[in-house]
Amino acid sequence: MATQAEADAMRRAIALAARALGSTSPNPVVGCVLLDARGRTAGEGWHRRAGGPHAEVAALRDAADAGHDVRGGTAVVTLEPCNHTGRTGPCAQALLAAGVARVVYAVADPNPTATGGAATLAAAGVDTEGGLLAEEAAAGNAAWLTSVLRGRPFVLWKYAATLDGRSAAADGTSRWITSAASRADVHRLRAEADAVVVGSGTLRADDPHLAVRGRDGVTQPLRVVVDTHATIKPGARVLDDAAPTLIAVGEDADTGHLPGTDTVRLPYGGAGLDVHALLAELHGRGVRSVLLEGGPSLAGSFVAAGAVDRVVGYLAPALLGAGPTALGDAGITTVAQTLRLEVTDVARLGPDLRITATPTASAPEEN
Ligand code: AOF
Ligand code: ZN
Repeated sequence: MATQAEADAMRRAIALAARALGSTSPNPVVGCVLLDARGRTAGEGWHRRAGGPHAEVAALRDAADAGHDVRGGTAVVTLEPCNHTGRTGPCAQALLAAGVARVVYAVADPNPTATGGAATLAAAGVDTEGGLLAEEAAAGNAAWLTSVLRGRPFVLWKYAATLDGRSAAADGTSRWITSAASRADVHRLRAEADAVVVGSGTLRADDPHLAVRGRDGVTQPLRVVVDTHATIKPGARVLDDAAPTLIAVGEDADTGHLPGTDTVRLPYGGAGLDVHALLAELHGRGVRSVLLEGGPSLAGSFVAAGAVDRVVGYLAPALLGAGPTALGDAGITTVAQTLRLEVTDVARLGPDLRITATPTASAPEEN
């Protein structure tokens, strides 16, 4: 049984891990707190970027720098310590060398090349315990866990709409339906994502920039435009150098007007490009989390493909009565096919409501 001090340390480790959301892909976010033999915090650390020290090693260095002894102490980690020599050495061995007597972790490592750290530690006589605050830790690492388990990036679909579900007025104007507070929150979502995806309709209507503003030291997401017929104009704001950009086009699209632009040709599927082919391409580029920003047709294609893992809706207390709805045709024709969601969070942002929800059962994947 984990102690109260260990549970507190795990909460702290989960918060430390979250500091690096959006910066560690293709690796997970991981936090670690070291307790000395008397249960006092001796060091803490988190994984900042792929290729850099793992959380456990960062925490061991922190303890050493402070002159704290962790011999006979406990390591509290959000992910099972790794067992492999990859870009860095195995954390299980580093913890053994430091003389830690007990290791408490939240989530077992599903990565086949790294798993096995708990067994190694236990075999060496270290008291190990898994599962402490596993749900909270897994929620914080949802993108990476989804990508390891499903072989594709985690997809968060974000939309902004009036209470009657409209994302623009009948004349196409949409600036601004939601408040400044909601729009600032979207920049946080972008900062936490590896890629931000929009369709060509949104590009034409809004000429969005899609880079993260107002956050220092952030890793800019890859901006992705799903542009089946390569209709993007060379002067589009998304093509500036504030962040990298990828244009996904159909196999036979004419891209002659886009010299020097990173383009990828994808097979057709559903109403446009094959969503799973797009996600496979992004996964191959190290993308582990996707923020899908619209518009309605592209979001409909993702829902139809069973490729939405979380929904964040910003709802303004306003009515339009006409105009495009947030979600287009998703191949759902009767109530029995409704994609049911479970609400996991409700927040107020200025005058708006932010609702976070996840599909209750996995929707049928279209391959
Ligand atoms: C991390 N940071 O704090 C922990 C990880 O690419 P490598 O060689 O650094 O290994 C990455 C794997 O190591 C990762 O997929 C996960 O299974 C394990 N643990 N990784 O990046 C960490 N503890
Ligand atoms: Zn490690």
